[in-house]
Amino acid sequence: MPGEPKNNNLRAFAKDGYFVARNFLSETQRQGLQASIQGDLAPLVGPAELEADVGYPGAPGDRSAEGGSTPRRLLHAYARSDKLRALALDTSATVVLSQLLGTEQVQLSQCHHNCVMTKYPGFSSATLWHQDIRYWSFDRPELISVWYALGDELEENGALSVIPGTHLENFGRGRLDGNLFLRPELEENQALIEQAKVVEMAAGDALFFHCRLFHAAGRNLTQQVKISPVFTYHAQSNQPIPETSSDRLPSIALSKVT
Ligand SMILES: O=C(O)CCC(=O)C(=O)O
Repeated sequence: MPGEPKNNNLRAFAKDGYFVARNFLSETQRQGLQASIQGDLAPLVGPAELEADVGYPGAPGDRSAEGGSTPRRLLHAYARSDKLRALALDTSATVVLSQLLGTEQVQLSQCHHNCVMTKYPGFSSATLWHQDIRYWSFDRPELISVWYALGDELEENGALSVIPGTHLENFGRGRLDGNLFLRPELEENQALIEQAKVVEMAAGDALFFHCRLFHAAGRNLTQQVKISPVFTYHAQSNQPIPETSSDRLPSIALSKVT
């Protein structure tokens, strides 16, 4: 059973800050999601963020440049389609999240991730080393994201890389640049980055990862678009701080699992 909590996954998450649940999606679910998302990509259905908007390394300079209309994220995934909404509320994922967060009262954030990440051939950008929590504001830095691979995710098409165990460490402000990415020119950061692992996933796998885990991703150097829905969850006892960007929209309570 994909949603059955496995002790070795829980242990890996505690130690490394992530684990991959293999074959998490059924083939029907995966294909249905792919078809529904493809329908939102051409023509592009908003709200969406473009590669040119993020300005990451490799992105087109602006919207009028070649490749300037390349999508980077389809936003508001929860509200986009029945299939994405069902994925956001997936019972198997809820079981795992309840275990990882140590509560039956799990909530989906509509403010963070809640998107479909896309990486297009030709015009995709790289994401530098960062912790997702850096721009998020909650009572406690204890959120978990679930990243679904709808196709294979490999180094050459821009799979995520992670630095295991970094969710447990404290990093001084000096380790980070103005946008809160790791400063690669610092020797101590270089030693950290050498410990990175590429998280290769097969179509249908799901990556559970901690909001303090440092991660990065390369460009898509293949000829096929990579599509990855991502949702973020927190315990009911860990609420967004009022009047911050984490509090723009209410969280959605997941059904309790027994
Ligand atoms: O696919 C990527 O480039 C990574 C995206 C990412 O890490 C993020 O948006 O937080």
